[in-house]
Order: sequence, then structure tokens, then C-alpha cells
Amino acid sequence: MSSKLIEREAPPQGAIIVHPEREGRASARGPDARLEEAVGLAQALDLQVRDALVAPLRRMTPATLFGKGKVAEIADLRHAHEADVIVVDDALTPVQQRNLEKAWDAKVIDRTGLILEIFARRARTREGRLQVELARLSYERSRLVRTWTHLERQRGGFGFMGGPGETQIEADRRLLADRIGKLKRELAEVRRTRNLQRGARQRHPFPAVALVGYTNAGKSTLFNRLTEAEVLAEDMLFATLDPTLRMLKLPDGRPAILSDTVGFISELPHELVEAFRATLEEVREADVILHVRDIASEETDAQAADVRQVLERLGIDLEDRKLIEVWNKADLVDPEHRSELAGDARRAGAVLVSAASGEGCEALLETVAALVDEAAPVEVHTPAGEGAAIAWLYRHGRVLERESEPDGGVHLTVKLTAQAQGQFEQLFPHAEVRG
Ligand SMILES: Nc1nc2c(ncn2[C@@H]2O[C@H](COP(=O)(O)OP(=O)(O)O)[C@@H](O)[C@H]2O)c(=O)[nH]1
Ligand SMILES: [Mg+2]
Repeated sequence: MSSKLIEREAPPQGAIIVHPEREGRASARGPDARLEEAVGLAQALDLQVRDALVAPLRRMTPATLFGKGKVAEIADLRHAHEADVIVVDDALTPVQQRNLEKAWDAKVIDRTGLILEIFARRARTREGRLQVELARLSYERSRLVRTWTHLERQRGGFGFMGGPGETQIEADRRLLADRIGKLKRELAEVRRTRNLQRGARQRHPFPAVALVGYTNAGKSTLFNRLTEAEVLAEDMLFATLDPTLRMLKLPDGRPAILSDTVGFISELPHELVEAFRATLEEVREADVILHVRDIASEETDAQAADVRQVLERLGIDLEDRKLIEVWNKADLVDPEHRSELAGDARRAGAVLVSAASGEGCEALLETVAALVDEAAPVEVHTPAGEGAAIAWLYRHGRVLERESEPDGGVHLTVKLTAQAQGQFEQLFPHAEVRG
């Protein structure tokens, strides 16, 4: 059995990406756009893409998917580029995968395998990790079943003839079935306690901002750009846990938490839908969602429609959500088109930025701050000697006014998120809070 996915070996470096173009495929996107997406996915795995090509499939070749000529051509490319891995952006049968690995003398990953690997790296919650592992094992199991059927057919269809190969596969299948059963029970257990975990996560009283959008839209670049100014002490909290969560300083000085997410993927293999949902848990809980779009792409409208649909399917109500469209890659738009686009963005309530150059990012942060700010200020009275309470308010909210009173108490007018207010009231029961 192919256990590469389960072992999670470190990914090889150099890669060649091949998008098989099937004739008559009902796809909303052209082959070049799909190839570009596959390249983005490979980069998300830190693969170094050395070459990328669309390979038209003219006739059925069950053993290797591609015809002889194409297999030889890719073998040459693989040697010329010294690539360690070939990504085939489609579903491969286990037999095809094995044959191609032999023909190319390289590791071969298909589309499902690639996406699974990305999800595995990005799953944040325990539930997310279990969900992804379950999808991985189910993927492995489907490969075993197909391999087994294949062997059976080779022997003329007499399954009862047995043999060492079959015994091994049977054992592997049992092992997988056991692990899948165990995972499902764990998952059920985690779900039961999920509400507890949610409560725990809300303990940090900062507003949460989540980046969503298509693969390649520029989420990670924007994530780095928006949080580059300084690495805050609070980052230490997340650093060891999660490289995709970072503190963000809003222009008015308040902190927020920014999360980078797995990108949306066109035509997500159906067996990965649950795992995908699980990796997007934090989007459901965000105060503000930034929908990052590659505005320079020809596919930008189709992609945006897909993203909205996925968010809706996740149960995220876009009507009363605080969602900002971020039109990224403004630097790639030609100059005469640019002012028109800026006008369109204004009318659509979107913010035009370039994560690469930093243009528009300050305006974006202002927009985020304004959205996070909508709660009315609260009046807080702290009795004498509650210096810690005052310091806490400065750290977690925005103090608009401060007045010392004759009895040594302090009166403050503060903007706080609902979570922060709740936590403050728990931590400092002697303070008086009026909304
Ligand atoms: N020209 C330009 N390229 C960008 C910009 N933002 C991101 N990119 C590039 O787009 C590609 C995908 O970016 P990445 O942040 O990885 O996208 P993600 O998949 O959404 O996280 C990378 O090659 C980035 O360098 C931008 O504002 N302008
Ligand atoms: Mg990214």
C-alpha cells in the first residue's frame, strides 16, 4: 500500500505541475487558470515549482493517464529540472500513480493528495485535525479497494484464489478500518466538548479578523504585510501553536487577531468537503472577514461568486456579517484602467490594495478599525486602588476619556468588544460598568 501520505514525510523540493486537460470537461475555468491554481497549491506546500504545463488528454490511456509521448516528454522535463516530485492536477488511480512514479522516477502526487497535505498542515483545531486525518485514511482506503479490485481482475476475477498480495491488502484494509473507526469515535467526543473549547477560545478579548479567498488571491502576502510592523509580545502566545495567527495593531492602537486561512479551491474533491469546513472553523467565529480577491485575474468574478457560495454553505450569513472585500494586486492593473477600478471599488464598498507594494493597506486597516468600533462606548467607574483594572482597559480597549475623582476612584469612557467587556466584568467585579 502507498503509505506516503500517512507517514507525512518532509516534502521534496523541486516540482513540476501538470494539469491534464480533459476534452469536454464541464469546467467554469480555463485550463490555464486551473494550472495556475495548481501551482498556487503546490507553493502552499513549499514546493519549488520548476515548471508547469497543461497536457491535453487526447484518448483514454488507463495505465498512465497520459499517452506514451507525453509520459516521455515529462520524464525529460523531470530530468532537465532535477525535480523530485510531479504533481498531477487530477485524480489518479493507484495503478496510474505507481506506473507514473516508475516512468518518471519521481514521487507523484495527485490533486486529492496535494489538497489533503495542505489541509493537514493547516488544520487548526483538534476537530479539524481529526477531520483531515479521517479524509486521509478514507483516501488511502479507496486506493486499496481499487488496487485490490485490480489484482482480482488480473487473476481473472476469482477472488477466492487468494495469495500473499491479497492477504497483505486485506490486513491493510482491516488496519485502516480500525483506525477510521477510532477516529470517528474521537471526533464525536471532540464535538461533544466543542462548546467548551469555543468558550475557551473566546477568552482572548481581542476582535478576530479572518482572511478568506481563493488560492493565490494574496492572503498570505497580505497577512504578512498587515502584521509586519512589529512582532507584538502577544504573538508569543500563538507563535508556537500556530504560524497563521498573529496580532494586528489597528491604526488607533487597538490590537486584533488576524488569521490566515486555507484558500478556497475550485472543484474541491467531494471527499474533502468536511475536512475543508473543519479548517475554516475560525472564519465562522470572526468579527470581521476580509475577502481577498485577485482583482487582476480574469477569473476574479467567478472566484468571488464561488467564495460567497462556500461561505454561505458554511452557514455564514453574509447579510449581517462584517465582511470587507479586499481587491488585491492593484499593482498589476494597467494605469489607465486603474482609476476606473478605484471608482468601482468605492461604489462596491471594497478596498483596493496591493499586498505586494503595501498600497491601500493603511486604508484597509482604518476600515477594519471602523467596523470593529461600532459598539457604543461604555462608562466604567473603578474604585480607588484598582490600577490593574485601568491598565487592563488600556490594553484591551480604547480609552476615550479618563477622569480622576476626589475619592481616588477613576471614571473612564472606553470602547470594548463584547467579549472584552464580559471578561472585564469577571476579572474586576468591583468596577462598575454601564453601557
Ligand atoms: N503583483 C502582485 N502579486 C501579489 C500580490 N499579492 C500577492 N501576490 C503574489 O500572488 C501569489 C500568491 O500569493 P499568496 O499570498 O501566496 O496567496 P494565497 O494563496 O491567497 O495565500 C504570490 O506569488 C504572491 O507574491 C500583489 O499585491 N501584487
Ligand atoms: Mg496562503
